[in-house]
Amino acid sequence: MARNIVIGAAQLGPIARDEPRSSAIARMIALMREASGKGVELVVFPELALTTFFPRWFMADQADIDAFFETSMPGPETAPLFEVAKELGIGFYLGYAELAEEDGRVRHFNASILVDKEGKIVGKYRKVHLPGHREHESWRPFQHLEKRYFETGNLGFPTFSAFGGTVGMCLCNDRRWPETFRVMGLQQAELVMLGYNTPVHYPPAPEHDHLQDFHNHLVMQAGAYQNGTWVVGVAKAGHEEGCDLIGGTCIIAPTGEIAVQCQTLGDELIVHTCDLDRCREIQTNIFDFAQHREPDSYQLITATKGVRKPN
Ligand code: ING
Repeated sequence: MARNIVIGAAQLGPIARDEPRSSAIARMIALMREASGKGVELVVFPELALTTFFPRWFMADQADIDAFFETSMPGPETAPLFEVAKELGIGFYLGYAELAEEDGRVRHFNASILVDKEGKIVGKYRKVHLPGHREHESWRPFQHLEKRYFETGNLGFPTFSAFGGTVGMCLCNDRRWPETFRVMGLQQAELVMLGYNTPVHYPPAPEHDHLQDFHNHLVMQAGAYQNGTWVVGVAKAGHEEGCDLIGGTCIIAPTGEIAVQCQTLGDELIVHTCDLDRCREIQTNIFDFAQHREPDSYQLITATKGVRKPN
């Protein structure tokens, strides 16, 4: 008996710095309507999908930075996406910059939400692994100031019962850390959704630039296989404000196989019928955690942040 969900990965091409949110939303609605015509039930959009990837610039004025954040979700400019989704009976994952008032102070997170087919927010995630740096570094051809503009996510890696299964979310750099997938795997995730903005050029190690697409699929395929979960990774791709971002949007089976992937660096929808019951092939076998894991041998993983001297 298959527990199928038809998933659409909606890759976005570049979003210009001065492109209004209404334009990005219109592009996402077009992809959602295309998805509806293909029987899609759940659409996954990229990280920070409403604006250009603004951490590539140093901005001194907090008002300039905050202009890229959402103070309410949905808000006036994002409401149309929720309305069309509800009209079409399609759920979606959306990555965006969240400006929140919590504990009496303003907080800034690189966030994602999960919205069900009725247009209700049923899950939220805040990016834990913030890559890049905190101060302006003039040697770089472009900045990567996520550590300056965002706080570390404070929600952990939750999973949610939705769309007939157990689903989780993460964002971009999170996918490079095996802990991300394992924490959700230990909550029996059957589907992990994530968006990313990944430059081809990585200034600290340009000798790895040609490996960006390989590393992108490597980490997501590993995460899928080692936890027996479907993984949907969705790019903001293409030449965006002078910076080349990789594509490689894909839907990966619990076996680690790439089921379908985008062929372009623009707005592009790919669709796959994902049988959530296929997770059992892995989760009750090679990666049956209760049978095979030995956590007493893994203490170091949470005991220390950085490396320790070998004994
Ligand atoms: N972007 C990149 C990512 O982790 C990066 C940062 C690029 C890290 C290339 C290492 C190599 O995919 C975001 N937004 O995290």
